[in-house]
Amino acid sequence: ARTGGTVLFFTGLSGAGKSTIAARVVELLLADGRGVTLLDGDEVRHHLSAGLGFSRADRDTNVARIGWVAARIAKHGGIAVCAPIAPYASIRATVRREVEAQAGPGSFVLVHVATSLDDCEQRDRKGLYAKARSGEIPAFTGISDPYETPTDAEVTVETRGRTVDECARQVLAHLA
Ligand code: GGZ
Repeated sequence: ARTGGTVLFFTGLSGAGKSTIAARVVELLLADGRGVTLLDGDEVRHHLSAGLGFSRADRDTNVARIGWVAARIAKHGGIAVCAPIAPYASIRATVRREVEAQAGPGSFVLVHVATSLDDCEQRDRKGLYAKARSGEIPAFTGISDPYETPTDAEVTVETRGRTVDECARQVLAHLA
């Protein structure tokens, strides 16, 4: 049954803007008095997924752990905002099923932050793409490791030429 809980599950390349948009979504929800938990990719890797690397198995474990926590939050009526890269379609689908089993149909909202690889690489705010190109960082998503573009996203966010606020409000429009 529907419990009122929702998982906003962001996916997209490194540097696409997931964390920035997710943080703004959380701010807007908090301002509205809603209970909301942010499970940011970077933060999760320092706590819940400390010690995991970037092999397919480790990425899938990371995403499954995020999904497990998010499903329990949604089950009890909360809102969980998750923002890992989550490059593999099959684990994204597993998390969707788990969340919908716990919190009901429509409780899982996949948000694809669709900034192109070219744009992410041109911005390269953390210098990671340069390191990926030189081989200093192996198995880097989009360069030397896969990113499976979602075909089942509820929301596709185009970031080029749009403000963080516009993108965040587009996502929030999908919350009942
Ligand atoms: C992709 C990597 C890698 C490799 C380190 N590939 O832009 P960032 O720095 O802050 O976000 C990226 C983050 C990705 O972690 P996730 O937990 O979101 O990934 S996954 O869902 O695939 O488990 C990037 C940094 O970690 N990073 N090495 N090889 N991103």
